[in-house]
Amino acid sequence: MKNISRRKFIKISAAGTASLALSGILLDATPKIADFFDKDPLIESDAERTPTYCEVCFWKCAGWVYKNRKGNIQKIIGNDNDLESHGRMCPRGTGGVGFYYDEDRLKKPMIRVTDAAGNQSYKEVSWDEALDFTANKLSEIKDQFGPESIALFTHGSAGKFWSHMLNSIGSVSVAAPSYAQCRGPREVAFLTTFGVGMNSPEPTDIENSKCLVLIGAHIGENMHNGQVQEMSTLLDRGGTVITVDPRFSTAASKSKYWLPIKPATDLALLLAWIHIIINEELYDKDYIERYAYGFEQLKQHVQKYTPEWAASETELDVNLIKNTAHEMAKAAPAVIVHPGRHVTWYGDDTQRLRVVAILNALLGSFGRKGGFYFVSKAKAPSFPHKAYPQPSKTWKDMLDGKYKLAGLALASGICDATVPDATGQIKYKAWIVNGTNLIQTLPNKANTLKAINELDLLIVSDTMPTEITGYADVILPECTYLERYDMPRVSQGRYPTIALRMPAAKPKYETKPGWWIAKQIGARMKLESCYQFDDITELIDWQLKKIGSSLDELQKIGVKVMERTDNMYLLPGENRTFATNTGKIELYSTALAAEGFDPMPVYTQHKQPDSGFYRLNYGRAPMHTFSRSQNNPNLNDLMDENSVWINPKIAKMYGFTNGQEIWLKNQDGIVTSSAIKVRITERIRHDSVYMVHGFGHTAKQLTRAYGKGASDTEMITNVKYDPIMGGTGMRENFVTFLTENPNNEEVEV
Ligand SMILES: Nc1nc2c(c(=O)[nH]1)N[C@H]1C(S)=C(S)[C@@H](COP(=O)(O)OP(=O)(O)OC[C@H]3O[C@@H](n4cnc5c(=O)[nH]c(N)nc54)[C@H](O)[C@@H]3O)O[C@H]1N2
Ligand SMILES: Nc1nc2c(c(=O)[nH]1)N[C@H]1C(S)=C(S)[C@@H](COP(=O)(O)OP(=O)(O)OC[C@H]3O[C@@H](n4cnc5c(=O)[nH]c(N)nc54)[C@H](O)[C@@H]3O)O[C@H]1N2
Ligand code: SF4
Ligand SMILES: [Mo]
Repeated sequence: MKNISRRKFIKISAAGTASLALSGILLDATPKIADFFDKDPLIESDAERTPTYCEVCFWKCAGWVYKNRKGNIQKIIGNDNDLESHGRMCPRGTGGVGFYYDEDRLKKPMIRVTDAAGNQSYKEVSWDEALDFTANKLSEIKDQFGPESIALFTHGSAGKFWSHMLNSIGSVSVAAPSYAQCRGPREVAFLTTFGVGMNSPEPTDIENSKCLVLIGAHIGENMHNGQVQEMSTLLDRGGTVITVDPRFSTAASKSKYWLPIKPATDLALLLAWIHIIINEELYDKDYIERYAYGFEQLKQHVQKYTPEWAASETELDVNLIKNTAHEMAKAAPAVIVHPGRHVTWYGDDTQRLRVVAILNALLGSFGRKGGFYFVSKAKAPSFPHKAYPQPSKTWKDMLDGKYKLAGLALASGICDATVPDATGQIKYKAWIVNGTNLIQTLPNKANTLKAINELDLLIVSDTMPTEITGYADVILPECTYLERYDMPRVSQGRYPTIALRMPAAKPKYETKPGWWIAKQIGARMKLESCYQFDDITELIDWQLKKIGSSLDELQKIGVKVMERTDNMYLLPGENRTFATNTGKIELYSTALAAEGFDPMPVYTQHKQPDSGFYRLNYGRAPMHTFSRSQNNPNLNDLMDENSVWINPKIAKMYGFTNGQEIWLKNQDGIVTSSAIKVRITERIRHDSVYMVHGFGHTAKQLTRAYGKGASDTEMITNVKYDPIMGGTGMRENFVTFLTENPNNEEVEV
């Protein structure tokens, strides 16, 4: 097959206010409506509303979509029966309507063409042509290099259909960035300690907790709806929040204790907390005796991690370290040392999260009211299909024996295996990318582009012309979540719940639902399992009937909460076996020891910034999600660019003023493509700067988002891989400031 050499980026030109005020942002606050938006009054009748669950982030709140008299989508409000949203959407969910109305959306399928002079552009084509092209190319690659050379990157609801299609071909390389770039280390840490992962939504019983400890988890800016609401309840009840964050986050501002930790030293604090809790005998003795393995080894292990030592490592006051340990112990077992979510920071992340898990075990909070509850989930069958072909190689085989404890495919691992290795071998030839903007999502953009250039085929299915679409050989435009069915949301939680998403309107332009696109490709490739249903409604109804509901029922009620038969918490004196090697909660991890890793977490120092450089810290803003929402007219109205937070002492040194535009340059000499405005604030330490992720778009077709603010991803070129599971630590990057535009050439992507 002919390799498309130097795949160039192409500019696609083808031819009811609720009461929750935790972050000063109201849930359900309807964003300002953009001018084009239809202002006709709402139909008041509930009969006209259709159920959905939100796709703006992966909390997946269930809501109702209302239309106006003209039949146009008008607003989305939460479904009162939903345990994820409790009837309220967050600002992003409310603003989701803007994804439907965004006139910059992808509108038609497109194929990359190269003219005689070698110029590349996109040609608009019919769906038939796009699907034939895709299926033919995939078949050629499958025949020539084997099915295992095809990988899927997905972060979105249609991923289920794409992975079904890929599994039917005979490849299991299905990766989501929500693992190796997000929560993977936490899953491995909890699995090796308690025998279960956290998954989503996390089973943190915040609502009933007396003390919540947030370590670099910025709930309130991280707008995961149910969690934010539960934290608000905890605060209303007078519960204690302890926030460990080098930045004075919104959560820190609501906390009884704020620990402005020196970045990258959290392990020291956590180990010292364990030291105090063990040495002062504040741990739950009965719980540890009954359920835990390795207490004596742990006790020995932490003796050197004294609070005084931790105080000097972390630059925290020793009494603050002690008092917070006592506060946790006082609240135990109704205490949560929160596992966080985006935890790929410094490369020793699994071990950091192991200490979090161990601390929860010592406090007896796992399986206890106000700590972590045991989840319940409906057992929905997946699609009816014949057994998938046995792959000759899996994504694990592609990792050359590295990252043995990775539980899911690594998006970064597949990307790395697409770049030629020392012998010149390339393991992946084709990528299917559904709903993930890999250019902004994977660290080390140059490496991502290198991999993309090696591909024989890049298929992108997206709703927007984001950066990744400009590298595609074929673009398959998906309709938005408001215009399609997807498989029902089957969530874990205190009770099993199911929620339906159905179209509120016909797909605009020539966009199609993901299930249809994947099925069409499968059918063209003659994959038998893709013929098992004609329409997705058959599949949904079949699945729902197996778990005690039906399509008809869910179309009326949107969400169904079911009964559970098992216990949410441990019973007093209950004997319980945990799914670890020893059947116990492993303070000493036999699984890690067996693979040659430290069975108990060890502190190592991380690099601190050189003089004139500042650690790049990044996070969320309440009104945006990753890089997917900046062009959404409603959300863009609320926040149209990010800024770089700089401590006043540092700003003074450089003579910066608020709002001044600067460029950032990192330790490897990489400069941001666009300028970012300075925000001078005491809320950030003097050794770091902070910016919101997702801005600095370089794709011009995003007319509202292009060139607004800067991209943190561009600055993340140093990646600290977690040796245990391959997570990509992204917080060991340092930046300095440029006051004049260094980009004299127009930068493409
Ligand atoms: N630098 C940096 N990198 C990060 C992070 C960070 O904070 N900083 N965060 C990490 C974390 S925690 C995560 S979970 C990941 C998230 O990573 P991603 O999920 O890749 O995040 P997005 O940048 O939002 O990319 C989503 C893409 O899906 C498209 N899309 C949106 N809706 C739909 C749809 O309905 N259908 C289809 N087909 N496409 C759709 C959007 O247009 C966009 O191109 O990023 C990780 N990477
Ligand atoms: N509004 C909104 N909400 C979201 C999302 C979104 O895109 N938008 N994405 C969702 C997803 S997928 C995820 S994974 C979560 C991510 O949200 P979280 O897991 O809560 O947070 P992170 O983005 O990892 O961390 C950001 C915080 O860590 C702090 N921090 C930085 N370095 C250090 C350090 O060395 N030590 C400590 N203790 N703290 C440090 C930062 O100052 C910041 O406050 O948010 C979810 N919620
Ligand atoms: S938290 Fe907000 S953006 Fe995420 S699913 Fe819920 S309403 Fe949507
Ligand atoms: Mo995430």
